[in-house]
Amino acid sequence: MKQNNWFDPFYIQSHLSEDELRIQENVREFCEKELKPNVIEMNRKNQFNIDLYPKFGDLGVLGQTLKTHGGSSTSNLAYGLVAYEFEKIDSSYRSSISVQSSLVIHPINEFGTENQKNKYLPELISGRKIGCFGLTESEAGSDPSSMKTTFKEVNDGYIISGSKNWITNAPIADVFIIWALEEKKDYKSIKGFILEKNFKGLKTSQIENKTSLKISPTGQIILDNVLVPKDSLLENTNGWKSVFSCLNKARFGISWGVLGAATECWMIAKEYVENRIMFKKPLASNQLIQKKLSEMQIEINLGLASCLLTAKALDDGKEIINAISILKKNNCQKALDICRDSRDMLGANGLLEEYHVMRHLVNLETVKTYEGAEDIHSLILGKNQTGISSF
Ligand code: TGC
Ligand code: FAD
Repeated sequence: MKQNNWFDPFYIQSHLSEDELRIQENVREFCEKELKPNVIEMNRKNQFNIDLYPKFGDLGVLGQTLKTHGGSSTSNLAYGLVAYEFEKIDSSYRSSISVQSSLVIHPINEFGTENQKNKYLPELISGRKIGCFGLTESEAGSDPSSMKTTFKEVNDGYIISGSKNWITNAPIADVFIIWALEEKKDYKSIKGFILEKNFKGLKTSQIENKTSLKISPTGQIILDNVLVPKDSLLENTNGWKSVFSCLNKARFGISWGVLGAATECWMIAKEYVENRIMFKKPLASNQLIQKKLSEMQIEINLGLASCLLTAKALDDGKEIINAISILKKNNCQKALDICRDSRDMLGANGLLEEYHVMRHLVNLETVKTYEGAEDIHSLILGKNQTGISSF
């Protein structure tokens, strides 16, 4: 067939700078070489290799938009491209970089003191230390403001009590960003703290029976009257908007990432139907199959074009809260549809590990839920549109 631009019909690649193209290429090579070869085995064993973090650090993908403390000073667009490449392999690997960058390095950089930045950022950016972000609790998921974890000021610091659940990296983390309400005050008293794994009274456990995002360690954090020093407080937070500023960054990365998983499933389906002979001709020669391929192409490219516009707006310093909810909701939903169609087009083989599609599909069920479940983003958009909160 004549060469054409079916893969990139909107010429997204032509909008990338030389640096962004180089970063995407390097990261793609890294992912193919370091992550892809054993992804099936790691998924089967529910295993994450913590030695990957220093490699992520060397690759420059931790805290990559930071200009100081060892950050690579890239654009947000480059961060999106990195998330896209990582999630082509597995959503767990995208989670591992996005939690560290958006939910740990970002709040320390934005809300921490100079001492905290100097102490934690170089270690986190190089991957010598691993971080996690504790907001959700068993009874406070979509509505984190009903959390029970509290802090109270005492002479030599703060005492933090409570528990967090469903926390990415909790079982392997050295550094814990913990959100808590001041004892006997209302939800507006939210503050963030930096805790370390050896603090007395802090314990973690791992959720062992997870059927999705299996490579990523997820767990609970128990905070049993943990006495934390005064300089653990993230002094410069300003209520809930500080919490949400972390989520904005992570949701932006997820919006790109899920399109990586979708692209992978699209390409797997395309190759399969071009080679699979059924009724004495390739599956790809059937109209119904071509329609499915075209729908994958349409949704992925519309998603990427919107991600590109959002990244440019973010890099220009514009407010992108509505764009983020649109993309987090829509891209997750479309990526799930694409993976499901891909699974279907592979027939029975689509159920096999070696075709990767089922793993992506099951992972995307997590991604649809965390960082604001799908319907929560509809409600955020509805609230912003009408001025009426349904929460
Ligand atoms: P609301 O009244 O809307 O807002 C309170 C204050 O925050 C401001 N704000 C924002 N600021 C910046 N960015 C945003 N996106 C913001 N959204 C709101 C808002 O202006 C207000 O400021 P102020 O000055 O007036 O006080 O708050 P609400 O209680 O009505 O919000 C409700 C809701 C449902 C939207 C919110 O609670 C929510 O987003 N829930 C979803 C929970 C969630 O996303 N959890 C994520 C946990 S972390 C995670 O899942 C990590 S997974 C990581 C991985 O492995 O990749
Ligand atoms: P619920 O809030 O109970 O929601 C259940 C369902 O009800 C959803 O479909 C939701 O859309 C719907 N619903 C809720 N409220 C409304 C409403 N008002 N109207 C209509 N529908 C509604 N959290 C962290 O803090 N840090 C992490 O690192 C982290 N990592 C995670 C990793 C994994 C693998 C998973 C699965 C979750 C992780 N989370 C993390 C938690 C995640 O953010 C929450 O699971 C998510 O916010 C949803 O909360 P929930 O599970 O309690 O569901």
